[in-house]
Formats: sequence, structure tokens, C-alpha cells
Amino acid sequence: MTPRNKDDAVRRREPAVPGEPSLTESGPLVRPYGDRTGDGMMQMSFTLPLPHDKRAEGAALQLARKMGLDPAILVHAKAMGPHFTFFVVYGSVTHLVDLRDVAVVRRAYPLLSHKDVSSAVRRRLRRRMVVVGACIGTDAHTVGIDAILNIKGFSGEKGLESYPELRVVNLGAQVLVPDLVERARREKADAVLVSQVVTQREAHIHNTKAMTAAFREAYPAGKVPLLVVGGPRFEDGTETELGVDRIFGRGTTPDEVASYLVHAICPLPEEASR
Ligand code: B12
Repeated sequence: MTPRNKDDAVRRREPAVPGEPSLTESGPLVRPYGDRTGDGMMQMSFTLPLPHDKRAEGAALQLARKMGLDPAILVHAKAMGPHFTFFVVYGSVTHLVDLRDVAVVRRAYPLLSHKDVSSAVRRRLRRRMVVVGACIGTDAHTVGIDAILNIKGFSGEKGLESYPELRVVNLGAQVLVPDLVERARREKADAVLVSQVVTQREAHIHNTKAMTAAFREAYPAGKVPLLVVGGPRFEDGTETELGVDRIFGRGTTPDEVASYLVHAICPLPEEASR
């Protein structure tokens, strides 16, 4: 809902009137919260390619208003060298979010315990599952992949190395795609786990596509290991475009990944026949 006029923008900060979606009770329609529930207050930051002066500040406010902040207040402006200015703008947003239109990708497999993962691999694969992990391209952000693979894990969940039935080969940072393919072949990898954190100039997309293309070229059809990619800025639902089997995003825990590996590589017979 966009306010029809300035009065509406002001009234939004008042309690809801009859017939209007409630601003204070949780319902399908929500807006950000700043000083008072439902006041729509939010803060955003951005950089404009302009030297810091009054014109640049006016441009920042114009942008904020065009993005639906009304009124918009410039709370911070700082020159970033001679040609750029960084801004922080605070204001009341004129948009509502309808929770009924939010699509959530639900996990299509059960979350297994440590013991259940190990016993599934032992009983159904009948050997250790081989997982090769790496951070590819020029990306040196290894904290994410280490959080999933290293024994110490993430968010209270131990990493894949702690599962006795998984053999984990962590290649670390800045691994070249040909080296990853070669190592995956040598190790007879069941799954290849790749991390991409840097997204400048869509590096994560280009690197992932190059990686999946290289695997498909190097392996016979149907023999490509399970290809999994993770990082904070992949878009849900883009697996097909990237050529991967599964994407994991921000906040992923190792048990989610271990459960997925079982689901994808050695599913229960009834799961496999679905
Ligand atoms: C730590 C850090 C660094 C460290 C990295 C140390 C290391 N060994 O990893 C150092 C100082 C080296 C560094 C360098 C750089 N960094 Co840096 N860095 C960060 C920082 C602060 C934290 C990243 C992090 O560790 N997150 C914690 C982990 C646990 O989260 P995660 O990576 O998202 O991983 C989780 C999920 O995404 C998922 N996941 C991730 N990978 C995978 C893989 C699989 C298979 C699965 C299943 C799941 C999964 O699971 C993880 C656990 O939940 C971020 C800012 C931020 N707050 O995020 C910037 C950030 C990532 N860095 C950034 C930049 C620009 C750089 C540099 C280019 C800076 C420079 N000019 O030199 C260099 C690039 C170096 C390089 N060649 O890659 C930018 C990236 C911007 C962009 N859009 O691309 C960020 C966002 C900072 C910013 N706001 O500008 N950085």
C-alpha cells in the first residue's frame, strides 16, 4: 500500500483506524519498526559517485524519496575520496509487506542427528562418503566453508569432519577449478562443496558456472559428483541456472548439509523412489 498523499505518510505513524490493517498486531501486513510499532522507520546506506556537497546531499534525499522513504532524513554523509560520498538516510517507508506473498524454500528432507547420518551412510552407502570442499577463484573467505567442514563447526553444530562416516578433504582458499576437478577425481568424491563469498561483478555466479561446466566436461554423464555451492549471497531457486544440485545460504549449519548429503547420495529406499 502506498500512501496517497503526505497526510497518509504522517498518519501511518498513528494507530490503525477501523478498516485499515493493524499496525501493532502481527498480521499478514507488516512494515518496519523504529521508534513506535508500525512507524515504518528504516535506515539505509549507499554511496553516490558525487563529491560531497549540498547537491550530493540533495541527490541522496531524492533517491531515498524515490525509493519510498517519506519523510527522509539525511543522518550521515561522508566524502569517500574526492569523487564519491557515502550516505546514511533514515526515514519512514511508504510500503507495506504482505507476508502472504513471501515464498519460503522449505527443506525437503529431514534433519538427521549425527548418529542417523553415520548409520545411513554405513548401511546404505556401505563405505565412507567422500566430500571435497574448496573456496574457488580468487576468493579467500574460508570461514564459511570451514564452518561447514571443520570439526569445530558452526553455531553449536560440529562440522562434517566430525562424522566418522564422512571423509572430508578441505582444499582451502583460492583453488583453481581445474585443480578442484582433478582432486575430486583423484579422491573419488561423492560430493563437491564449494564456497563463494565475494560477489563483486557477479564473481560468485561466473565462478560457479565455470566450476559446474568443468565438472560436466570432465566426468561422464550421470557420474558427476553432487555439486553443492554455498555463500551468503546466492539466490534461492537458481540451482538450475548455476548447474548445481543445491545452494546453501547465510546461517547454514553443518547438520543441514550432512542431512542433505544423505538425502541426495544415499536416500532411504522410499525417498529414492519418490
Ligand atoms: C572475515 C572477512 C574477510 C577476511 C577473510 C578471512 C578468511 N580466512 O576467511 C579477509 C580479511 C581475508 C577478507 C578479505 C577481503 N574481503 Co572480506 N570479509 C570478511 C567478513 C568481515 C566476514 C566473512 C565471514 O567470515 N563470515 C562468517 C561466515 C561463517 O559466514 P559465511 O561466509 O556467510 O558462511 C556461511 C554461509 O554463507 C554458508 N556457506 C558459506 N560457504 C559455504 C559453502 C558451502 C558448501 C555450504 C554448504 C555453505 C556455505 O555457511 C556458512 C555458515 O553458516 C565479511 C563481511 C561480513 N560481515 O560478512 C567481509 C566481506 C565478505 N569481504 C569483502 C571484501 C570486499 C573483501 C576484500 C576484497 C577486501 C579488499 N579490498 O581486500 C578481500 C578479498 C580477499 C579475497 N581474495 O577473497 C566484502 C565482499 C563484498 C562483495 N559483495 O563481494 C564483504 C562482504 C565486506 C563488505 N561489506 O564489503 N575478508
